[in-house]
Amino acid sequence: STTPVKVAVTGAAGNIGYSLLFRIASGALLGPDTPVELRLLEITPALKALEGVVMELDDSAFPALAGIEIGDDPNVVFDGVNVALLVGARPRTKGMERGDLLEANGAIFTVQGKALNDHAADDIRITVTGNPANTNALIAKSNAPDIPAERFSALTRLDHNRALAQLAKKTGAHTTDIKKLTIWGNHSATQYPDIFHAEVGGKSAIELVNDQNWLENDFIPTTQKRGAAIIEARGASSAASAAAATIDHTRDWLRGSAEGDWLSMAVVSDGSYGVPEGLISSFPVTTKDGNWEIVQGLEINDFSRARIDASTAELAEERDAVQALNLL
Ligand code: NAX
Repeated sequence: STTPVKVAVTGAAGNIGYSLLFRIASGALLGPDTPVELRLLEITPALKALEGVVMELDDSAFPALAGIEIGDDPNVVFDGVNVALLVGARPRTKGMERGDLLEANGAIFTVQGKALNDHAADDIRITVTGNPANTNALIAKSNAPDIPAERFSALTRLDHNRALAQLAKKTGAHTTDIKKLTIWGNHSATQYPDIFHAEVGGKSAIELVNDQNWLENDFIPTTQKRGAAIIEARGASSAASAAAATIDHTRDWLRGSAEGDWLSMAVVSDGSYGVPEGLISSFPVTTKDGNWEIVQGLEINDFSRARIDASTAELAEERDAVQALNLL
């Protein structure tokens, strides 16, 4: 039989973890016939709760689940891992300044970046979901000099899926009818969901919608603020949809994007579309065999230009802040 693929998940006892682990174990990430070994990282006080989650994974009797290891030391948990889903992060608590948040997460992502550098398998692919996702990915990448930069990514697929849902509702289509939608920039309220290149059932989305007011005052802010709206409604942040997006992102990276479409992924910029080189920013990308490429040659109008620039300026500020904290 085949050697199991080792998939690390951090923050495994958290809310996203509770949805994510069961989907990975059921084959949603690698396919139902690929054996998977879960490597679950938590902080020491959460290990007991994680043991309970492991009991439930055992009790689900997933056919493709080949093994589970848990621990609080990334140097052990990341040993030989092929895929790392970095979900665990330090949330902003009351009275915490932005600098404190970056510093607390810096402490996590420097250590995890080094541990991946020293212990992960040669084919490692890394997805950062924990916020601030783009900058956490930048910190991890900077602390893993032996891992090629293009193996690091941050999640904007949830934003992409949220934008698909909004556009589908507006046009009376299904999300699967929509192609070539893009999230640009940071996974934050400055992100820019771009439908100027999108198609709905093969037709230009922007022409079908034909409603500038909806675009500017409904679609864009609704997508940008969807996370807050879910917290307001549920009393807890999005978890199942974030887990689903983490799977979509990583699965499509490994298995390839569909012909005639692209994905939104935050990846290291090569300067394309005026995004400063080295920032981890969301782009339209195509993927094949575990590699990604930024879609080239798209025309960017003034409306889009201003919004892409605003979001990448925020990313540059975050980079400067963590650089000043010596985290890069
Ligand atoms: P929870 O607070 O429920 O779970 C986080 C878990 O991470 C906790 O169990 C905690 O013990 C663990 N953890 C903390 N530090 C750790 C470390 N150093 N090593 C290992 N584990 C550690 O949060 P949850 O709702 O699961 O969200 C996790 C992260 O995803 C948060 O940062 C959240 O902001 C972020 N999100 C990102 C999204 C995205 O689209 N990129 C959307 C959803 C979500 O808001």
